[in-house]
Amino acid sequence: MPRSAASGRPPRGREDRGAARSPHGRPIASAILDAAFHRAHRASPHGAKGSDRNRRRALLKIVRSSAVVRRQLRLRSAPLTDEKLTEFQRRLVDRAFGVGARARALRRLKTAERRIEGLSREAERELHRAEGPERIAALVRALYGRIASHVHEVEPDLEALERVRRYLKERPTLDPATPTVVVAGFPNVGKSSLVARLSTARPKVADYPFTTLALEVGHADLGWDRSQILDTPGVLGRKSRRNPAEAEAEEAVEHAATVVLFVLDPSGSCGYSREEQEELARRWHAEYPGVPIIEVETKSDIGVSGSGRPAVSAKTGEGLADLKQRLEAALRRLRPATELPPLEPTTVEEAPGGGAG
Ligand SMILES: Nc1nc2c(ncn2[C@@H]2O[C@H](COP(=O)(O)OP(=O)(O)O)[C@@H](O)[C@H]2O)c(=O)[nH]1
Ligand SMILES: [Mg+2]
Repeated sequence: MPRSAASGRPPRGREDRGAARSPHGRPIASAILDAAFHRAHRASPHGAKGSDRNRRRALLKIVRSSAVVRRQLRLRSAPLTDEKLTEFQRRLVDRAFGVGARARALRRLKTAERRIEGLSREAERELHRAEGPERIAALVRALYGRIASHVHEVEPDLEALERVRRYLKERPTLDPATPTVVVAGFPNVGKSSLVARLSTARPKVADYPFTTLALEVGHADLGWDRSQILDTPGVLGRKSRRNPAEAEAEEAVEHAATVVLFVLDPSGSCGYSREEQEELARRWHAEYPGVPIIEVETKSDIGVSGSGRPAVSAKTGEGLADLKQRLEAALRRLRPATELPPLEPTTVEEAPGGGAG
């Protein structure tokens, strides 16, 4: 079979190609094939003699090369299947790589895996009929060639999945079962400073916008439970011209948040007017009606608005204890009643059965 005809599918578009490659800069397919053929080459059957030994060695080569390649393809697919990713991770990947790109790459690897399995079974059957060392050697060589062409054919898919893997590695893994506070707002308003105060995360703080280029997660004890606090890049709220960092932040608000902590900077030292910030808060309330949004004003050490929102300062710590309590209460309200720990006999903070509003 000629190489290019291995799968009969048309050449793919440019978006699938790129510079992922293996860590050593060589095609991933070559690394897989080297490993497989090297292992197969070391095949050495015990206890057999003469022509029988020759046939058995060929059989080992057939079985091993195919098994190693299929295992490699599976290892690269398995961590990126729908079941292995959270919904939030799937959304992030869809947004960064195009909807369906991951699924297509996975499908092609699966197909290659199946075809390689078929080829090796066929070679096994032929081996029984093959006579003489030349025929046997030719049969193994032909199989290697076919396996190689299938694996090279999926090189763009292997690279695409490698890019997805690296992308996800740089992003926090959120436990979908743990309550998540997503901290969002305009750039420079003090989100990262607040996250550092509220959680174990130590995000970069600086007075220029988009310091936080990707999402960063920390843990905090809010009530009886450990919660995740997610710091996000700033959002300017221009729907049509948002950069990838902003899009990621909005994705987090929409798909990862149990509660959104919307941070406003009334001092104006962030460089954005109060009205712009209020406008985004209003829009999010309208756009994400299912997500509770708690608004907080920060930098109270240098300015307060008198709007009645809770005011805090990451500099002095003012208002932080109160803010934590509000977050705790919000998370507690959102928990299904069955998941709540039993109330102490002496506490009367919530009526039995109520409180899940
Ligand atoms: N005075 C004062 N400055 C703050 C406070 N919180 C943050 N800042 C400053 O505001 C700038 C932006 O802070 P950062 O946390 O990186 O904001 P982010 O871009 O929203 O994450 C930095 O220079 C911080 O030092 C605060 O409570 N008080
Ligand atoms: Mg930040």
